[in-house]
Amino acid sequence: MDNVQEILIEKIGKKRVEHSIGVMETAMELAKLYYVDMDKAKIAGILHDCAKYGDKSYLLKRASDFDIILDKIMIENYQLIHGPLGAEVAKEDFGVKDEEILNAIRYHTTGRENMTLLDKIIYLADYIEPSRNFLGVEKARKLAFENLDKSLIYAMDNTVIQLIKTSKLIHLDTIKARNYLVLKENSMDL
Ligand code: DGI
Ligand code: FE
Ligand code: FE
Repeated sequence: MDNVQEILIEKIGKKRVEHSIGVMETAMELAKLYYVDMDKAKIAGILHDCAKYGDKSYLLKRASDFDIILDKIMIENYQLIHGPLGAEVAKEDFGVKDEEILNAIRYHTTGRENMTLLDKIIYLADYIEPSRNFLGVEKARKLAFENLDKSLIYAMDNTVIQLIKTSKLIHLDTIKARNYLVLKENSMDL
C-alpha cells in the first residue's frame, strides 16, 4: 500500500487524491474518537473514490465487467456507480480483501440501512473533510465529533434536499439509510 497515492493520482487525478487524503485523515480522527479500527478507516478513506472517473459509457462497461448489478437509478444517475465499482477496483487493483472496508467504499455515496460504524465514518468524512466548503458544513463538522448519528442525519437531510432542489432521483439506499437512523433517533427520545 506504500505507493497507493501515486497509483491513485494516475487513475483519478491530483485534485481528487487531495480530497481523498482529507477523507482519510478525517476518517482516522473519527475512528479514534468512536473506537473504530484506524487502519481500516485509513484504507477506506484513501480509496473511497478510486473509481470516480470516466464518462457514463465507461462506468457502465466497467460495472458490467465486474458483474455489478445496477438498478435503474444508478444507471440514470451514473455518478452513483463509483461506489459499488470502487469496492471492486479496491479489491482488484489495490488488493483489499476486508469486507468491512469494501462495504464502506461500496456505500459511501448513498449510505445503506443499518450502516456499520466504519460506513458512517467514511460517509461523514467524505462530507466534512477540510476542503469541503458549502453552507452547513461547519455544523456537520461540529456534530460529527459530538454525535455520529445526529451528524449523519444532518448530512443526509441536506443531501436529499439538494437532490430534490435539482430534481434528481433519490436512491433507495439513501432513503433506507436515513429512515433507519431517524427511527433509531426517535426511539431514543421516548
Ligand atoms: O464522490 P464525492 O463527490 O467525493 O462524494 P459522494 O460520493 O458522496 O457523491 C456526492 C454526490 O452524490 C452528491 O452530488 C449527491 C449524490 N448523491 C448522494 N445520494 C444520492 C445522490 N445522487 C442521486 N441521484 N441519488 C442519491 O440518492
Ligand atoms: Fe464518492
Ligand atoms: Fe469523495
